[in-house]
Amino acid sequence: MSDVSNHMPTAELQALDAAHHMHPFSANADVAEKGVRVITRAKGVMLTDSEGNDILDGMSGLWNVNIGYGRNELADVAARQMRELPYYNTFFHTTHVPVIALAAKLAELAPENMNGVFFASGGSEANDTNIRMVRHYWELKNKPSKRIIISRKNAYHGSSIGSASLGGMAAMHAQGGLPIPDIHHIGQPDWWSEGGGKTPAQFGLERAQELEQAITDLGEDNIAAFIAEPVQGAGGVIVPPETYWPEIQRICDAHDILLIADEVITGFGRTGNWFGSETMGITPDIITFAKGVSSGYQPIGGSIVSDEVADVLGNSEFTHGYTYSGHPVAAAVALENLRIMEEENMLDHVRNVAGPHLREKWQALTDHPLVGQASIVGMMASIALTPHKDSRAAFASDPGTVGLVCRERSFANNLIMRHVGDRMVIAPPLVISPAEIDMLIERAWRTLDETHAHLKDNDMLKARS
Ligand code: PXG
Repeated sequence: MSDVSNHMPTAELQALDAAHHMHPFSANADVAEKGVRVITRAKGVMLTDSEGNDILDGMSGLWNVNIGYGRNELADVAARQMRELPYYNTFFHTTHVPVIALAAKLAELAPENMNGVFFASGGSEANDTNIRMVRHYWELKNKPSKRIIISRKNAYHGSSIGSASLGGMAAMHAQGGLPIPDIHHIGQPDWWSEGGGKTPAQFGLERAQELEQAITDLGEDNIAAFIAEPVQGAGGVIVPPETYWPEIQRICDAHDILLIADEVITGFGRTGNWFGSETMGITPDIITFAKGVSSGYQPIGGSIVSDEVADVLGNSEFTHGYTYSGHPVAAAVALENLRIMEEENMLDHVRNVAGPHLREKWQALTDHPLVGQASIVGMMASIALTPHKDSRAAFASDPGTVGLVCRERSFANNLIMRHVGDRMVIAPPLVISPAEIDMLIERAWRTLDETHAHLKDNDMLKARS
């Protein structure tokens, strides 16, 4: 089909899509019935669809287009690299310049004592690498019984068999017999939904101590690692109480458990630092990265590992790797992306310009009758919708029903805002300007007003008893 272009009528594109394209995380019959939105181009923080609508992308694609759309420098670097060396592998004692340069750059940006990088094409692959890597690490340390990886309910670590097993998404485990053996899940630090009558500080501590309880129950000699997102992204931008991470760090240190920080979303400026680990004050042994490293212009991810882990692994063959580990075009594009982020002081923009502006306006959304909690770290934020703020009640309808109404109103208002259950989430490109933030907030208010009116008209403002 060489004639599939932006110039075909939308209905024809939709029909072809429905006939042949199987969408991720979707029921295809449902997608076909409602008709897909066809995105044709993008610039800065704005998308354009095949009908000519301009849509503010409050999600940076899928949390990844940190630098914004339309940066020609990245296209130029990709074209140059394709002409010079479009592909070569990094197996069998070979390498190439882009992968060397990117590995060195990541080591420079990563926390101290993290200087080894293993490449993959995305976050799921990288977390599969991590499962094999931490188990192999303990084998090499003559502790082969240390195999269990502890993770958290409602975590997202990817969609492959291994990474979906690490994740704590019940709906994903329900299909195909997941999780794989030797993965154990503890509770998430979501005070709004699960904190009951406790203070956030008490609850944060309690949820962290579930890790210590699990170590006691399962035996320290059987546990390889704990994996967590510094701030849960796909789970609904759940910002843990301040007591949570220090206690987790203490427990990992006290029990000889490796700490894997999954920074696929929180990396590369999203929280105002290069890594969310810095923002949360933790020192991981392994960092999973993907998404923002290339701002999504090319698929690339991987694991940044501590010197201790790299040294142990370095003494024997790790029988693992992907055809596209360290792909030269992806590596060159990632390197250019990081260069631009540094040159244009994007972290400073998040910390001192866009971040504080968004924080102020986002937190003011709690003045809206539907909004209970507003959470924000850097450029990732969420609001919890509720029929009754004081009791933090859930809606009587099935979880996600109200969130979906709100998301559909948001799309109709030309704002991409996601729902996770009945939480609404945003993660705009880091380059968003204060004026664009004002536009985002104005559309979000309108969306909330329309959602409120819809719930009222349909008698849906009731709390679950
Ligand atoms: N870890 C984390 C923390 C992620 O957010 C992955 C791993 C997997 O990365 P790949 O590149 O294999 O997709 C992710 C991905 C959503 C959504 O709807 C989130 C992700 C992917 C797709 C959809 O929020 N996160």
